[in-house]
Amino acid sequence: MPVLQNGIRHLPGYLDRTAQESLVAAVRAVTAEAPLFTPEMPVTGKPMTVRMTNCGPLGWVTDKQQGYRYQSFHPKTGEPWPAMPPPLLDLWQAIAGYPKPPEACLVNFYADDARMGLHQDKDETDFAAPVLSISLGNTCLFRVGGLNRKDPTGSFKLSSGDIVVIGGEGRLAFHGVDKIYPGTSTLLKNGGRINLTLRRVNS
Ligand SMILES: O=C(O)CCC(=O)C(=O)O
Ligand SMILES: [Mn+2]
Repeated sequence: MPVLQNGIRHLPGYLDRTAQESLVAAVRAVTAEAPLFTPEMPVTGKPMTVRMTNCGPLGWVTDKQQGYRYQSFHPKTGEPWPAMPPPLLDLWQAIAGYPKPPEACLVNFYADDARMGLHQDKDETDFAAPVLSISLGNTCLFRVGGLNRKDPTGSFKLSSGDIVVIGGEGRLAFHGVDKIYPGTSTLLKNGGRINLTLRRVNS
């Protein structure tokens, strides 16, 4: 497996087309129960360009009033998040190298004009577990830096079926999504990109 700066691993083409299609079906079942919502930046309330939802016991949410956090229920419906689909638990077991199961799967939906600014995933209490990131649909340009915001960054493309493991020394590396390349995948019939991140929140 290629090792990128700070121990971040990129596994290109890990999921074949059939596996990608079954994950999309699983995500559709999740969004039917837990609709995509537009997250807001803490304090300013500025909407993010991605829409998101979650499955698993916990979900990552953010809004103007309470900021970044994990909680056990959907912020709009008040219902518990849907269960994590078994294929995601299997992927975690195969790749994460961490004994306990993931507690949250954040589902990000990027329309072709959405992006995600450089940030760290640091709302978990357990940084020993990696964040496992799955790409479905259109290709994106993914940017990775170091442990400080001002460290130099590099970028590479993530295609449908790719997995990135944000772990080890790179667990707290800054990362983000610069852009989506429209028309680069036939997986999602209306275009865009889905990113799933599996996260262990508590030790
Ligand atoms: O969409 C991606 O590839 C990354 C998403 C991400 O960094 C996050 O949800 O924290
Ligand atoms: Mn992240």
